[in-house]
Amino acid sequence: MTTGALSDAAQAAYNEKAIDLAARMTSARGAARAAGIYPKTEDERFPRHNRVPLGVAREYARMGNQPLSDATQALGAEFGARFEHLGLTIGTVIHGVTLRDHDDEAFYAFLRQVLLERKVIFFRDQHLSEDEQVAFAKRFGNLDAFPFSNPGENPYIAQIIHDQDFPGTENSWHTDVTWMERPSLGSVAQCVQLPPYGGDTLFSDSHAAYLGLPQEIAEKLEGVVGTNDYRLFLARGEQAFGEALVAELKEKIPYGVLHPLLRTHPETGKTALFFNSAFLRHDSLADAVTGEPLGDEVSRALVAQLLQQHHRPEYICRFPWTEGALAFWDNRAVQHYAASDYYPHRRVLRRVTISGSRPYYAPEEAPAVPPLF
Ligand SMILES: O=C(O)CCC(=O)C(=O)O
Ligand SMILES: [Fe+2]
Repeated sequence: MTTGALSDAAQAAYNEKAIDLAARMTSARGAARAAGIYPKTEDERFPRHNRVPLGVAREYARMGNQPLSDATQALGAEFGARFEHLGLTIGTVIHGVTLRDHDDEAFYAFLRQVLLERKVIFFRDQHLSEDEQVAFAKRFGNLDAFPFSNPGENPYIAQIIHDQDFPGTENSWHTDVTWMERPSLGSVAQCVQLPPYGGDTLFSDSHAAYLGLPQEIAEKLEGVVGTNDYRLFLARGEQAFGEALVAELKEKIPYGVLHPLLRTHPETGKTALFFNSAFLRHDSLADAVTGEPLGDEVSRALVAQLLQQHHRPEYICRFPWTEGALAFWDNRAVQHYAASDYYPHRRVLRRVTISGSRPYYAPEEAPAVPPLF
């Protein structure tokens, strides 16, 4: 019988060469490193064909190479908060606090600071009522009601309900409600019913994703806008809503708003890769100043490249829900993706969205990335 494998003698000869080479290469590399010859440059450490680790490293360096600033950690200690960081640059579970116990402004200022630094924050075992959840969100700004179905008893609650008839559909990278002229600052979601397994939500760092883009793509995105349009999303339910209701909705709620693909975070100044893959018309990219379209082919190709970017695991933290847990994400700093992996089970989240401001791009506001080494 022939297995195609090397004979024992040939295998031994091969291994002897490999072991010898590995030892000599390691000592050559060690000598180069000790002499300060290699690796020296950023390109030698983060080769151009693999910029993803560089995106995370740059964002982390900009955070002072620590997940949370000393000042915010000290504030946390005052409130008895403990921090469980999920990624280097994104996502923190705040333990040791009971949201309904707090009526003090200082506490909400603290949470806002953690949100700005960590981009998405989580709390477990809060079990807020609809009204309590709405009141919590209101601490951070005005609220936007959601016009596309499933309100709770409190009209500011949007219920995200999936089951055998309506499997999960939020399984694409997006930042919320980009069809609005002023898309939301952030969203506050609470899990009220969990499937037996799965149903996690993933969050991807839009600042790290921007910093990790190949240079030529980052340059192509400068001054590019795209059209965001909820009609794409509505098309799916149109049979159920009926023509008259859909016509009325289109008349009352504007659609077709232009947003830049690079967005300056209005509070931190950081640049984010900013789009919603379901609302952005993939063929619609255009020059922000002249209005000149990039053309169908170029536009689709660029969007396809961007869609890859948030998928990279390096940028992502993943939150396994528990009932009564809350997530509060900054729509200006992260994209999110709800894993739709629990059919035919039922999963229910309640979401409130906090009003935001018109996206703009002003790269001069971005804090500099310090040298990495
Ligand atoms: O169901 C989820 O985990 C999140 C759904 C979503 O995209 C949202 O609430 O904005
Ligand atoms: Fe969403």
